Amino acid sequence: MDKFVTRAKKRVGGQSKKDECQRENLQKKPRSEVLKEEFQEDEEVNQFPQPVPWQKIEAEGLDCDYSLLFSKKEADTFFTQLEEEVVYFTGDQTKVQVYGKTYSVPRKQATYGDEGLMYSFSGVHLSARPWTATLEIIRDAVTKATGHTFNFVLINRYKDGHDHMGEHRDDERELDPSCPIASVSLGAARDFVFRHKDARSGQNRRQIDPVKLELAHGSLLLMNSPTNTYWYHSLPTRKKIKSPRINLTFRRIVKQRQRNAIKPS
Ligand SMILES: O=C(O)CCC(=O)C(=O)O
Repeated sequence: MDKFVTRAKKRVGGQSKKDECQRENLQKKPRSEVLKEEFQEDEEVNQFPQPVPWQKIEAEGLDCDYSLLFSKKEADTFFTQLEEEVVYFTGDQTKVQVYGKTYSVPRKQATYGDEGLMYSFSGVHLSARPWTATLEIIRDAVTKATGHTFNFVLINRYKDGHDHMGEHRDDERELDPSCPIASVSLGAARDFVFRHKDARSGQNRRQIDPVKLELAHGSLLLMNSPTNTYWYHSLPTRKKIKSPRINLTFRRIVKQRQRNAIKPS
């Protein structure tokens, strides 16, 4: 299993008058407001490094960048905040159609983004709720680190290692191919596996090793073009993992390419 280096960010220690004020503010202001202010102050003090120290991950047709974007403290705060804020789909929107059969999605899902955006896959059409304050902070940090802007995020919540995501490619036509998919992980570290399409099955199957990563708490994985053309990815079950994980995949959807004939129920 590949392991990656972690980024040590300088933190300000000790209690101060400012901390006391912030605690008082917590009682008066919505938590999301306080979080935004704290994150901005933290960034000013710590001079969020530009560029973030990326680890390049490459194979035939695979081009990814990996980094620890958030400190443990930031990642813990985001995780707690998202647990309070995110509204996950229920009912029919928790089901997908694969080769005419209906399956329950083995995790929880939610979508947020700019007004009017919708993401469709495996017979399910998910329309975006308006950005929450926490999602905006995370999105903007990803933009600052990568130089790319995003108008949509798919959120997957895995309650434990039984929840998983099967092999697939994010190659939907409404995704802007010039924009990487930026995957932020919070909570339990999980294995993430890439498999080349020619190594899956069939007569002309090729021997190409899978690429395996561990996605850490606070990490950012960028899947650059043409990765999703040639490589499938999955988040396999890991039954020993007892704690939850939230994954956010920031994307850029081209509005004109949405299948707007189909409206979500
Ligand atoms: O949870 C993960 O890291 C996988 C997410 C993913 O594959 C997707 O959103 O397409």
